[in-house]
Amino acid sequence: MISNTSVNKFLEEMSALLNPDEIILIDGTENQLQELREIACKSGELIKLNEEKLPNCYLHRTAINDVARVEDRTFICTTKKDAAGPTNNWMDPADAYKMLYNIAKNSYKGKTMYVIPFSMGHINSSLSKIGIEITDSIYVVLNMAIMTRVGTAVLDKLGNSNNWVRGIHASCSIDENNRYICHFPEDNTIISVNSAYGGNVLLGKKCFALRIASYQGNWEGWLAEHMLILGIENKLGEVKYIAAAFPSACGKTNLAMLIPPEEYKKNGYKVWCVGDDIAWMRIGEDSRLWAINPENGFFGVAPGTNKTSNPNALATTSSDTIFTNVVLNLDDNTVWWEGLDENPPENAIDWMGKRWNGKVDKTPGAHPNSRFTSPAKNCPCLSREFENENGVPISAIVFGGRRAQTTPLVYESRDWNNGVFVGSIMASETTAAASGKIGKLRHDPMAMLPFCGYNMGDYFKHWLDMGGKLGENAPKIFNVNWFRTDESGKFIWPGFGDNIRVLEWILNRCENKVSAKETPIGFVPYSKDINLSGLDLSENKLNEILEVDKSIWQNEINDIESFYEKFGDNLPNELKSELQKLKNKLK
Ligand code: SAT
Ligand code: MN
Repeated sequence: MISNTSVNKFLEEMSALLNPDEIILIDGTENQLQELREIACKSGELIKLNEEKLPNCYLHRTAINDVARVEDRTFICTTKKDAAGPTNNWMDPADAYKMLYNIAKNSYKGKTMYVIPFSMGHINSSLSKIGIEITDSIYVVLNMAIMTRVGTAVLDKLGNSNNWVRGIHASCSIDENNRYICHFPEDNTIISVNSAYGGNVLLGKKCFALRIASYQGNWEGWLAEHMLILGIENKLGEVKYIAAAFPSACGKTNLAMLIPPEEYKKNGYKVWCVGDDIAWMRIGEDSRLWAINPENGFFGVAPGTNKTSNPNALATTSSDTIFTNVVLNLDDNTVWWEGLDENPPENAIDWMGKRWNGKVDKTPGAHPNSRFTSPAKNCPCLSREFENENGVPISAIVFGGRRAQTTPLVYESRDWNNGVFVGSIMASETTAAASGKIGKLRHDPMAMLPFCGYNMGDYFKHWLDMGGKLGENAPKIFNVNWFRTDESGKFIWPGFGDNIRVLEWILNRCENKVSAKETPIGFVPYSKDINLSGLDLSENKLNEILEVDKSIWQNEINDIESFYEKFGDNLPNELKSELQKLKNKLK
């Protein structure tokens, strides 16, 4: 059935190890996927939702102990420990294989082994990469079929090549004490055991498209980044593209699907979504930076998504969607989550599978990291360049985090190296996307801390090298912070659709249309250059969030220094000198 020698060998080895009753190749046909949905509904793995209100939509609940990525159980397994660097957990590859094969051995007994050939990126694009994931979970198959391009067409493209990523997922007993997400970048392999949740098991996503791909990008001269890609169209119909990195659950999906406020719509502005989570970026023949979104769907955070915050996402999820860990409304067999509307169902089941009354019960009905998996083609503002094999040219790169203080609404770096420095000192308050404490400040360079598949010091060097190659065609690099708060802890900047006001300033800077104020950290807007019309925000308030407080930044320096110390000799001199420059400017 499969003619590729290396694939066949892999499948033989895996079926000997895992011992499934049956092997099914995912061919990508709707018929086969429908059969699987039906099997999953019979077994209770999926719940079919109201066909009239939510056509072709399903609900799934993961185990209560398995609701987010597990960074402390995620490993980079390279021959040399130094290759994984100080920010990754490391295991010796031989030890890791031995341990994982022991855990997974015979775990498919009584089950089916699903074989999913998938392409990250358009099947015909020269920028795409192929993987094969084996799994014992129909939920994983159906999610992968939304998030990536799957099926026999991928095997046709692969031919007899050995250039593909091996993904092994075994649910085992969802034992959190034996849960491991391991990456073997030296032999293109990912092994995930004892989880069945999103980023731990949809191996095309963070595991391949970021951890393995970033390692490949370092060798091959390109960048795999935790970035959304959006296009802004002006009234002349010109579209400029921005790639933006934010940590998980900081609003990437909302920004990528932004609907401009009335003021902007009237003036002909439109925003087009190319991707909401991952960008693969290469230097094109014209020496500019070009980006593709390697995914084919959205795995977005449900809570907080509503018809004001993100109407496009809501529309995207209105059909063909798998919801994970949200509330089931028993009255009409639809779903609900915190922040959807002011009308929680009374007759409902919460994310843990317990009876729940939204009018009375104090506990949240949906898990804060509950998700929707929806096909990109459902998105009303999907860019017409989404399927373009060459991707889109990037005018600006934006970094951003969740900071109550310190970082201004927006600032521009002085040049590429300074921009890499700005990305490298990113810090953000932690969210529910990963297990662990919420709201704790941590350094998260380029929002890649949990996703960089090699030594982050070398990653910084790679970014610096890319700038050298791009030369004067390098996009400008900016930093934004939508999350500054006032004395009462309320956000000052309205965010969501109004973020286009900041993006407009960014593009104006790229085209040298406005001047800016130099500060120790970079260029900050003059308040007159941020369009506030139609917005209930005073210029004073705006100035407050544009402010760079020297004393706060002096403290920040201490933090950066201790973070940088981790990298020892691997920290590029260029970044040391950027830090020194910042210190001098703050004096
Ligand atoms: O769970 S995922 O890793 O897929 C989503 C996220 O954390 O960004
Ligand atoms: Mn993400």
